[in-house]
Amino acid sequence: MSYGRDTSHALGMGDDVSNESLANLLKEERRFAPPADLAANANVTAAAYEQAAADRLGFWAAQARRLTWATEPTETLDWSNPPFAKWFADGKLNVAYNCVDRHVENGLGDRVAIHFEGEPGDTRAITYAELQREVSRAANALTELGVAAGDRVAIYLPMIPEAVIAMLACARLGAPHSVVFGGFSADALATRINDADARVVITADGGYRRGKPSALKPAVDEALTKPGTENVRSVLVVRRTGQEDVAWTEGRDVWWHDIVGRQSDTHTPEAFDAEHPLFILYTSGTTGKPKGILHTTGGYLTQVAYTHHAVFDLKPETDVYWCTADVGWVTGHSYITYGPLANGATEVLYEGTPDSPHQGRWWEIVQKYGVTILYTAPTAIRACMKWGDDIPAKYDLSSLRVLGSVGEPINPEAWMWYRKHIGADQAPIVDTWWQTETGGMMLSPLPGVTETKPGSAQRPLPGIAATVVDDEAREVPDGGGGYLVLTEPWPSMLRTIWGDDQRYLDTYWSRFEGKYFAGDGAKKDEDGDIWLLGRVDDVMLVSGHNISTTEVESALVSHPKVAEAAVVGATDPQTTQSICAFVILRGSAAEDEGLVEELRAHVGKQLGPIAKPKRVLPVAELPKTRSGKIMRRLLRDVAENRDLGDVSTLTDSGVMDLIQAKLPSAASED
Ligand code: 6R9
Repeated sequence: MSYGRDTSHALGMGDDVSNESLANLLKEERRFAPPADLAANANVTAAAYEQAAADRLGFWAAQARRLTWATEPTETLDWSNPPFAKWFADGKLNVAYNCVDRHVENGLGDRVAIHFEGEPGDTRAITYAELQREVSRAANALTELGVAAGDRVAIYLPMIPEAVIAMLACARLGAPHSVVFGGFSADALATRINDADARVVITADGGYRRGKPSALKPAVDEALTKPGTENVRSVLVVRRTGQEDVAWTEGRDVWWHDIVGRQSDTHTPEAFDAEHPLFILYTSGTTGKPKGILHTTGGYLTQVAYTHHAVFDLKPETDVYWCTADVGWVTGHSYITYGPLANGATEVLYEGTPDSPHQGRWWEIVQKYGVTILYTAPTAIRACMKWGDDIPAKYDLSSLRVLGSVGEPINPEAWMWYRKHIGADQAPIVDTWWQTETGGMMLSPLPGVTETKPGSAQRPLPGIAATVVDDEAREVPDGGGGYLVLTEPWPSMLRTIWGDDQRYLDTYWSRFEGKYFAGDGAKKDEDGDIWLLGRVDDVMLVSGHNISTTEVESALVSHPKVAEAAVVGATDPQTTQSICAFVILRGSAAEDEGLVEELRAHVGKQLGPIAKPKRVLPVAELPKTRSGKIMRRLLRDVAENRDLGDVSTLTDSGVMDLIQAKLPSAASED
C-alpha cells in the first residue's frame, strides 16, 4: 500500500515554510470568547471534557441514553477484533422511531420538523406527526415492493422532503440505503447500484436548478442498462417537476404518489440490533473504485445526536436549524436527517443553489424562517464573499446565534468574513472536522466553551481521541506538524468498506499501527490546537520543501482581490513540482497586467519565496465535488496538459472546458 510520496519532513516538521506561515496566520492573535449568555446557558460545558477523559466508555454509554432503545444495551464497546468495532452490541432500537415516532408520543406531533423551501418558491411545513404518517406510508410501499430488512435501496433524489422520508422509511425497515448525489452521472449511479447490489431505486422526474427543471429519471434509465444493475426490480419515481416526457418501463417503474399515496399511514417499527447496517455511502477518493462506507445504527445515532446537541447548542423548543448540505453528502445524512431529527429539531430544507434567483436567496431564507443555527461549507462562504458584503447586509440576520463550517479547512479570511457579515461579530463559529468514514463530528470548538481561532478546528470533542503524529507514528509536540490520526474507536465510526474488509484495513489502519489514518495533514499550535492542512495526497514538493495547499490558498484568499483559490503542484524539471494557482477574483477586482505579479509577491511575503506560485491563473469557476471540495486532481491534469481523468463526480463538467480554454494564454505569461 502506498501513500504517495514520502512526506517525512512533512507539513511543517522542522520546515521553515510552514512554521513561518502558521506564525503568520496567528500573528494577529485573533481569539474570540463565547458570548456570555450563550456560555451561561450552554448545553455542554467544559465539564464534558473532564467526564469523558475520566471514563470515555461511560461517557458514551451515557450519551446512548439520549436514544430510546427497545432493548437497553449493557455492553458499550466490543473491540476484541480491532479494527472491527461493535458499539452497544446487545442493544436493539429502530432509528426511524427515534427520529420521528417518539417525538409524537412525547406530545410534540405539532412541532414542525421540516420547513421545506423549494427552489421555485413553493413551500411545505411538515410536522413530526405528518412526518410519521409519510414515513409509515413510504415504509408500507417499500414493503409492498418486496423490500425486507437487509435489502439495499438506492436513493437518487433532489433536495426535497421525499429524500429524508425515503431514508427514514428504509431505516424503519432495516433496509440499508445508498444515497447517490443527484448531480452524479448515470455511470457513477450504475457503479454504486452495482457495488451495493441495490434492489430498488428511488428517484424523481427531476428537480429545480437555477430556475429550470432538470431531469433525473433519464440518468436512472441509462444506469439500469449497464451491466451489474440487473437486480433492480423497481424504480419508485417522485413527481417533482411534472415534466411531461418521462420515459416509463412498465412493470418496473412506479409513481411515488400512486403506491405511497394509497398505503396506510401507520406502520409498526421493528427493533434491530445496534450493529444492524443503516447505510452505505460512497466516497470517491482520488484513485480506484469508490469505497462503500458502511455505517450501523446504535453507535452512529448516538454520536450524531450528541454532537448535534453539543456543537450547535441545539435548543429544540426555540431553535430553527439549517444545514445547507446536500443529502447525498455525509453531512446531509448526519446533520439533516439523523442528528437533528433524533433531537426533535425544527429545520429548514432548501432545494436550490444560493444564487437562484438572486444572490441574496440564502439570507432571505434565514430572515424568513428566523434561522438561529446555520451549518454550511467554506466554498459557499467564499462564494458569498465574492458576491459582496452588501448582499447579506440587506437582510435581517439577527436571529443567527451559532454558525458552523464543514468540508474543507476554512481560510482565516473567510472565517472572519463569516463572523462579521453573517454572525454580526457575535455568533461563535464552529469549524467541524470529520469525514464520511467518521460518521459524525470529531474535532470542533464547543460554542459555549471554546475560545475560537479563525481557521482552526481546535480540539477533539469530548469522548474523541485524536492527535497529530510524525512519519514514525510519534505524537508531535505542540508547534509540530504531521498527520491527523484517531487513537481510540468512536461510536459512529465506519464498520468496514462494503464487501471489502481488506481494503478497510489497508486504507485506514495499516499506515500507523493501532491508529486510524485520516489522510489529512495537520499541525498543532503552541496551545495544542489543531489546524488542518489539506489532504496528504495534495501536498506539494517544491525544491525539497513540502508545502501545504491549504496554506498557499489561505495566503491567496487573504489578498483583498481574491475570493477563492486552488493550488496544485505541477511536475517541473527544475524543482520537482512548481505551484500553479487558480484564483477566482472578488466582485469588483479586474484581471489586469499587474495582478499576477501582485499575487505572487503577496504569497511570497506571507509564506516565504519558496511558496510563491510559479503560475497564477484567474478563472471564473473551480471544479468541485458535491460537498464543494476542489478537485485538485483535475486541476493537476490541466496544469500538466494531460487529458482529464474521471469527471463523473464533478458537479458541473462545463467548468473544466472554461479552465482549459484559459490555459494557453496563461502559460505564456511564464
Ligand atoms: C464531512 C466531510 C472528509 C474530508 C476530510 C478533510 C476535509 C472536512 C473539514 C475538513 C478541514 C474541516 N474536511 N471538514 N478539513 N477542516 N472542518 O467533509 O466528509 O466528504 O468524507 O470529506 O474533508 O480533508 O478528510 P467527506
